[in-house]
Amino acid sequence: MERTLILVKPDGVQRGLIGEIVGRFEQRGLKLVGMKFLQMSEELAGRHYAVHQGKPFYHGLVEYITSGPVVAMVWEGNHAVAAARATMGATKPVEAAPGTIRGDLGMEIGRNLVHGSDSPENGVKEVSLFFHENELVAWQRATDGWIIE
Ligand code: IDP
Ligand code: MG
Repeated sequence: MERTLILVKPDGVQRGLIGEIVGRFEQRGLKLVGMKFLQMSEELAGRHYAVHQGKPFYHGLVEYITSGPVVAMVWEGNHAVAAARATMGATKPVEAAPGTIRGDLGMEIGRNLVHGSDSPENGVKEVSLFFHENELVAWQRATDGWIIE
């Protein structure tokens, strides 16, 4: 089963949008298997955003993601990565479709509310940066038969 790492970024937390953002993934039918509230260190931010090191926005990005607490979550499902990315919307909120998290709630690329893994492989890597395997919960969801064919 595919897994994706989702973060409610500091702007989502500060704006009181945790419930709204978590609810989008929950209602979509993805299954929550891990969740924690934490303050990211510069070291964790550097590892999480290693692929962006050297880019002009990198410094601001690390400042942003470490500027306050985040909610880190692992969501599971068939095509969980693609489903979560579609629910998040495009990286630039002004280009994100209405109905998506970024399209409904955001205005700027540097305050785009949410992170989601961009491939199944990166999903595995990112989940392991934030969670130990024993922090993830295998559980039977009563509604599975109504969500998964
Ligand atoms: P993603 O979050 O949609 O996967 P990425 O290209 O992986 O987008 O970029 C990671 C994050 O870096 C974005 O979500 C955004 O917060 C920030 N970012 C990306 N490009 C820019 C930029 O050009 N200016 C400012 N921030 C940026
Ligand atoms: Mg990305």
